[in-house]
Amino acid sequence: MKIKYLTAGESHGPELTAIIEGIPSNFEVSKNYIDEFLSRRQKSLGSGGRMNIEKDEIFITSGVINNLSTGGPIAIKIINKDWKNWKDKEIEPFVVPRPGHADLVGTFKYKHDDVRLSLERASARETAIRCAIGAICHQILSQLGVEVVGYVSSIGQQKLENIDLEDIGLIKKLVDESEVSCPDKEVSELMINEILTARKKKDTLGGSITLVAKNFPAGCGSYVHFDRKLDAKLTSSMMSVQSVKAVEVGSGIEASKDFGTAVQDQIVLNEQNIERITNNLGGFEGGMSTGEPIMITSYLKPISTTLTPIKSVDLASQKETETNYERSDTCAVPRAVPIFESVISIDLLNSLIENTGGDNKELIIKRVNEIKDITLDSFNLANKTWSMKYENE
Ligand code: EPS
Repeated sequence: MKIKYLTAGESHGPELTAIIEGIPSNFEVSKNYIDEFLSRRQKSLGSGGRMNIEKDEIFITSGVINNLSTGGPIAIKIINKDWKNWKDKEIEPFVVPRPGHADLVGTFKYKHDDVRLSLERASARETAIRCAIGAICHQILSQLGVEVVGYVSSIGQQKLENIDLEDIGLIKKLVDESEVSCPDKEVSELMINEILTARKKKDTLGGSITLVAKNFPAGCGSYVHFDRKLDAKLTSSMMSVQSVKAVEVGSGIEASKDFGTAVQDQIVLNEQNIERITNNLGGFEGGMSTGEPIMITSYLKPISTTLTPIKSVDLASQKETETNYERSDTCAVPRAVPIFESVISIDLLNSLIENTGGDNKELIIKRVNEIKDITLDSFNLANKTWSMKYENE
C-alpha cells in the first residue's frame, strides 16, 4: 500500500483524528473541498438528533502548506461538538446490547464493563474522519482527470433502475438537489415517503449506494495474485463501512442469472481505440481496471438502533428483555453517499500511484497520460508459433 492511514476517536469523545501517509506532493488539497464532503455527510433526511448538534469541519495541521500537499504525512482532525454534553455527564449504565450493532460481541471480546465502550468506537461517527481522508484523495483524483460520483440507488423497496452515466456533473447536481441523494426526481419522492413511513412506524430502513468512477486508467490492479486484484480491494473497503452487508461489481447479481453471451462486455474498435459495447462487469476483468466506468453498489442493512424495542438480553440482570430507547437515525443511506465516494477514492488513488510510481504531481500526470487508454498500438504481439519451455525439463 502506498497510501496508509490510521484513525482514532470515539463518537462522543473530544475529536476524531487521522494521519495519512503516502500522498504525493504538489496536489491541491483544500479545506473547502473536504468541508463540502463533510457537510453532504450531514444531510438531514433520515438523520436523528445528533446531526443538529454537529457541524463538521476539518482542521489540517500537517502535510498541506499553502493548499498544496508536501509529500509528508497529513494530519487532520474533526472536533465533536457533542463532547461538551458528555464530558461532565453521569452516564447511565448500558447493559442491553442492540442486535445488529457491535454491542454484544464487542463487549464480550474486549471484556468492557459497559456496552457503551464498544459502541463509542464502533459508531458510524467514525465515517466522518474517513470521509475527510477520502475527500483529499477525491480532490487529487479530479486533478488526474478521474471523476468519482455516488448516488442512492435504492431505499427500502424503492429502486432506481437505470441512469445515464454520460454527464457526471449532471448526476452530481441532481444528487445534491435530492433530499435522498437520488438523481431521479420521481424515485426520490418514493424514497422520501418510504423513510417517513419507517419513521412513523418507529423503525429503520436500509438501501443501496452505487458508485461510478470515470476515466480511471486501464490496467490498475492485477490478476497475478489475489491480493493485487483491485476489485477485491475496493469491495473489501466498501464492506468495511458500517451497515454494509453486500457489495456488487457492475451488474454482478443479474449477470449470475444470464447466459455468457449476454453478459460479457464485447470488444469493438472505435478507430484506434479498443472499446466495449456494454459494461456489465463494472469496469473490471481479471481484477484489473478495463478503462470502462467502474461501477460498484454497496447494500446497507437498516440501522441497528430501532425506536421500537426488539429482543435482547440484559447482561447485568442476566435476563431476557427488550432493547431500550436510544437516539438514532431512521435511514443513514441518503447522507452516506460521500462516505462511499471517499472510501473508493482512497483505494483508487492508491492503485493509481502504485501503477504509475512517482512521488509528485508532475510525474504522476505524465505517467497516467502514457497508460490511459487501450489502443491498437498498446500491444506488441509476435503473431507466430512458440513453445512453452522451462529450463529444467
Ligand atoms: C450512530 C448513532 C448516532 C448517529 C451516529 C452513528 O449518534 P448518537 O448516538 O450520538 O445519536 O448519529 O452518526 C454520527 C454521529 C455521524 O456523525 O454520522 C451509531 O451508533 O452508529
